Amino acid sequence: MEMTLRWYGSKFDTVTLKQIRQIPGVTGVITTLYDSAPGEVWSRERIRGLKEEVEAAGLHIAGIESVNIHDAIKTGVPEREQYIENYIRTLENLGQEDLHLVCYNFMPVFDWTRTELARVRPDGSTVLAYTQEAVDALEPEKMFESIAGDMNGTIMPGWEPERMEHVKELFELYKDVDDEKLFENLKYFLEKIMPACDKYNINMAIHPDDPAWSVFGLPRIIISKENILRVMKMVDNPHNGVTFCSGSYGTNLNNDLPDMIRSLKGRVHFAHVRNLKFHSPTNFEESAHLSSDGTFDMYEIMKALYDIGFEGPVRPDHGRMIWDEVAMPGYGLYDRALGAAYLNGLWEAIVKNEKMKKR
Ligand code: DNO
Repeated sequence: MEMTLRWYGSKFDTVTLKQIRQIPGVTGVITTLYDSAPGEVWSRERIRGLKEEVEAAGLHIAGIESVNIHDAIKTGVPEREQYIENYIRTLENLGQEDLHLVCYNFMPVFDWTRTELARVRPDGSTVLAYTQEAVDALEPEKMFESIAGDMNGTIMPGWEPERMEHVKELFELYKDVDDEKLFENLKYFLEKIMPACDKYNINMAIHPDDPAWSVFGLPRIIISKENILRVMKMVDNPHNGVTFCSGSYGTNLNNDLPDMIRSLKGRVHFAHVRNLKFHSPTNFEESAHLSSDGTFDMYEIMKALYDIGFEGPVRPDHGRMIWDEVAMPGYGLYDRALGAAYLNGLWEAIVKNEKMKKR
């Protein structure tokens, strides 16, 4: 296991590489070319530039999150051929630059969805939160009209202004895409890219849908043990793997997280580890990483990763906003650094305990 932090690049992030390097035990970053659009080919020069910037700070790129998938691929329209071709070229260029982990998602239209960006907790920290009631209260027509996703002060992360302008057309594009079609399109895409992944040893790691159920009537498939195992089997190649995100699968309380991790042995290439606190099954907030602050047993999650021989990068995921930090919701420095230290502590204890048992 390698502890990492997500970094949004010098242009967008309030957190610097120097600060990341000073978090004990963090040796790598997870990043991407933030100004590239889905479907674009990433040149070797740009990839190298990013690598050199990270390496100059004494860190390395442990994985790319994300190389986003163009909607033509997700919806399976004829233009997908060109976009898959471009994706393959990006993978080849990444491989040639010695980068071997790619996180991506297959969520239609929106990435992760939260309905509050700064819910105040009793200790004065603020956190991202979700209630199904708030989503259900949105009328789709009004949603299309609302500017840049700003609905009564609630901005949905992943609803970038540029995307909101096209949201109506995007919904149109998905109107005949149901769960089965989405599985089919994902299979088609994975089968096409696997030869490049085999050649360059690239681990593809699909991120779960968050929340792990359908929102706004759009299909969502990466939501449960059954579905993710189906994806693993339908393209049975170790390079077809997963980003195990506890906070995303965990939105559905029926998902038994340690059990899911164990069932994915050999296929977990990347882990996002964070905790949620539930007020009801459809009202939750992102708590501190500590088990006692939320609903999940973080020790059991780390232990399951240890038990399957997980060797990839872990990143603490969204953090609370604490100590008056001003940063991108979920992606400040302080609480993620606390998360990294805590997860590293759990891991050290697990490793030592297991060694002792063998004596
Ligand atoms: C949220 C993230 C997601 C994730 C993408 C992967 O904080 O975990 O936005 O990066 O879904 O493609």
